[in-house]
Amino acid sequence: ANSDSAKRAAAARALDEVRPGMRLGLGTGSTANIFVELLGERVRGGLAVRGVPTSEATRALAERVGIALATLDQLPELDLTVDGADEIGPDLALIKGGGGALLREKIVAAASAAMVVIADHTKVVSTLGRFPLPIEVVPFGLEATRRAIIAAATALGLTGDVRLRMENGHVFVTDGGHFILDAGFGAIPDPLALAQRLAGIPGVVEHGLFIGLATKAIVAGDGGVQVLTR
Ligand code: DER
Repeated sequence: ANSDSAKRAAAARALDEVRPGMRLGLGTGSTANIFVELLGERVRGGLAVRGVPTSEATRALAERVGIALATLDQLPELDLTVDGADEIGPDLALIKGGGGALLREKIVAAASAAMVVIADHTKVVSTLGRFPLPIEVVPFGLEATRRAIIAAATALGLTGDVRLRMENGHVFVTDGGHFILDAGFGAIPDPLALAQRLAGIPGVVEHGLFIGLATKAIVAGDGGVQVLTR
């Protein structure tokens, strides 16, 4: 309940970033959901914005709360994306993908002039990697891709289990029809180096390291709301 009120405080503060007429990327996850619900209240109060959802789950929620939606093809340039994160590290580098929506989240964030991350303060870390890094992969060649990921990490001195994400006894499948490998490498001192190596592996669709995308993080805890910038 405590982390819930922190998520709510961060989401509420992010509403201050929203201006009438904005084209908004709508994130995925429990914190982003609170933002979408609060935004829906504003919309019902007369605020005109258009939203591009980062997942089918967020699309359903946003529709339900009355936010006008568009596809990224209809609105290929967005003003602002508001999304959660699994970890927030130095320079606002992020780990995302715990919710399984990292591919669309990254495409939408990259198409946005600004990205505001909302989170409770426990997500802020001095080094990324306590949270296993989600990596979205094509089902074809899964084991070869998994080994290539391990080799890429090993070259950087990183080791750990790389596990296929399951859900209710079945392989977890993303909105894009891909699988997720969760890489428990531990501390990632050089996220950019890992990101570049992962991006060079053919079966990797996208990874959960978001570098240079977040422009601001709104982090809430017992001490109130804190705004982090790069
Ligand atoms: O990036 C993600 O996939 C995470 O799910 C992120 O959105 C945080 O989710 P949470 O707000 O439920 O912790």
